[in-house]
Amino acid sequence: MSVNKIEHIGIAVKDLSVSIPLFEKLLGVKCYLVEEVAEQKVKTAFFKVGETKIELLEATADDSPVAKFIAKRGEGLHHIALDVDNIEENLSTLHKEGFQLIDEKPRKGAENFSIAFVHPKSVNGTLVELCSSK
Ligand code: CMX
Repeated sequence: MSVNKIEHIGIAVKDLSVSIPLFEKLLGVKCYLVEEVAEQKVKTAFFKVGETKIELLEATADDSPVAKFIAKRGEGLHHIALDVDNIEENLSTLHKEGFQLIDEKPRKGAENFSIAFVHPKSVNGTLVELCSSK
C-alpha cells in the first residue's frame, strides 16, 4: 500500500441540520459542501481541517449502511478514508495480503472521488475507505 494522507474521517450522525452547526463551532470553519451520494444512501457534509477533512454522514433511507450503523452503535466515528493514487492497484495488494474487500472495484463517492471500502472485520473493527480524485 502507498498512502498519501488521511483524506477524511467519516462520522455518522442522525441529523445534519443539528450536526453541521455543532461541527462548525467545534472546528471554527464553515461546512463547504453538502452532497447526497444516492448509491450509498447517505447525505454528506464536509469541513476542511488543515490537510484533511471531516465528513458527516446522515442516512437517507432506513436500509442505509449509516442507518444500520447508528441503530446498532449510535452516532460516532464511522470510517477513515485513505488517499491513494491508484485504487485498483492498492485493492489488489490488500486482497493479496488477506484483507476482506467490500468493493472489488472503485465506485463513485462524494466530491467525484473514486472510492472502495475494506471490511471492518479485517481491520480491527475499523471501516477503511480508499479514495482517489484521479
Ligand atoms: N465501523 C466498524 N464496524 C462496522 C461498521 C463501521 N463503520 N459498520 C458495520 N460494522 C460492523 C457491524 O457492527 C457488524 O458487526 P457484527 O458482525 O459484530 O455485528 C459487521 O460490521 C457487519 O455489519 P453490517 O452492517 O451487516 O455490514 P455489511 O457487511 O452489510 O456492510 C459496511 C459493510 C460496513 C462496509 C457497510 O455497512 C458500510 O458502512 N458501507 C460504507 C457506506 C459509506 O460510508 N458510504 C459513504 C460514502 C461517501 C463518501 O465518503 O464518498
